[in-house]
Amino acid sequence: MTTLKEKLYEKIEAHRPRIKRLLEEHGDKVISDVTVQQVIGGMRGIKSLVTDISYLDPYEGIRYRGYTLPEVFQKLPKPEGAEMPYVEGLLYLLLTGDIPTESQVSDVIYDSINRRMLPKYVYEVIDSFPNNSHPMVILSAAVMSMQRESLFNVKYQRGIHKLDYWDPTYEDAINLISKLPIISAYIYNKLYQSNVKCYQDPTLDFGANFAHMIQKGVPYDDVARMYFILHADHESGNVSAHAGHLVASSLSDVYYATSGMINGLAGPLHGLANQEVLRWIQDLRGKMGKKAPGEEQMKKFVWETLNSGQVIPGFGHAVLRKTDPRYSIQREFCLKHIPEDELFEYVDLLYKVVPPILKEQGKAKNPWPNLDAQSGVIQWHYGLTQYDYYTVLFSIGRALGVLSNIIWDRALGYPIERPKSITTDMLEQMVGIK
Ligand code: HAX
Repeated sequence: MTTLKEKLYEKIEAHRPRIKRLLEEHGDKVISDVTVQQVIGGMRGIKSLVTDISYLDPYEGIRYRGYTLPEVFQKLPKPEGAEMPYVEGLLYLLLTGDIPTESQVSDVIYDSINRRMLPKYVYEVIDSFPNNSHPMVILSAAVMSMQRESLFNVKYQRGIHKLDYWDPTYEDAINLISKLPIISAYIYNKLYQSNVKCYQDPTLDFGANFAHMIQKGVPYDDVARMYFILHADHESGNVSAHAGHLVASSLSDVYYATSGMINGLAGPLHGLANQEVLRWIQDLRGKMGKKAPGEEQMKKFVWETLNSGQVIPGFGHAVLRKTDPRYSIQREFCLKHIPEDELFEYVDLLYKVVPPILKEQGKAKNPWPNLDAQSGVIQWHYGLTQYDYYTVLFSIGRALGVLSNIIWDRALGYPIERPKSITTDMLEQMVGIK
């Protein structure tokens, strides 16, 4: 049987001529114009990145390697008795574009288990943080501290050929992906479970082992698998994916790049929105004296937030123009497993109330919920009530997509990223104001 790495190499060899041909025969063809609004407006919508790992259609939502999320959940192999697929199967799909067989997934799991061990100094780095540090800071620092483990750096110092960059990058990436749940569980136990010691279980897959390490076990293992798969990738232009790609484009190794990805994810307009949704709902809950709000009270609370110049967390999106399918999948999960949950009832009421209000306010281009509106409620229900931690979970998932992209960036020889900036004077001259 070919291993994941061998299969990936076949795919890389088959893909390289496509990029070469595009560049040699069509390199100067124009595919997109750029407006003043886009230049001032965060480069929104400018087609300037290539990835084959996922594609985000504004009305359909994300596809991983051409598969919609319901297809991904249906087609990937699952552990016996589980509702959600193996995360390792998703990694195989993201890297190769193929749905793996059970035995191909077992092979990835076996390889990954052997890479889970953390160097002792990483535990010491985590332990050295005060307990009121944000878990994203600790995660970022712990990942950074492992930079000395990079095989890519060693090979680069020795003079590796460009065509082979992807190989040590793959080794670094799989090492880091395998270690991230271990690091993250250790951070959780340090901050919220008084340093409870919990060791990894080499008989468990990625999701189940994480659940075991934070002492949640079954059925949280399925929640973890679902969560990591849903958060894995959202094409290349979002802040976390782009930050990872950008840092890696200078041939910084995956530890630097993943720390960059984590730092980008930690902003409230991006990954931290999952924490903000819970904080915002808890605020409302406090004001309501824990009574469920009626529709009119909920509307009032939403307007109060908007009128005080804040955003409604969990709603809106830079690309999507409909309800995020990642939201819908989690909503279906809630309807099936936790329909009576009090916070789910809040979230469902928000789904009814917020979009018409955002439309009436007339600012947000997309009034519909994104994945962050729903994800924290599920975590809360299964006992992860420390919402500061939710973006760490997001980071574990997002690393799968970002690191898959970085391996492919290296394989296809994508260059250092360097867009051009201009001055306001120049912009005014270009449009004829000056
Ligand atoms: N609540 C209130 N106002 C909102 C809004 C919301 N949920 N979404 C957008 N707007 C506002 C913007 O702040 C902007 O206002 P100004 O003109 O005053 O600057 C205006 O509507 C136009 O914004 P947009 O073009 O529709 O949205 P952007 O592409 O600029 O931003 C964001 C996209 C996701 C950042 C935005 O919708 C937002 O702030 N949402 C709330 C935070 C959130 O849920 N973030 C997570 C998004 C998903 C994700 O990345 N997860 O990791």
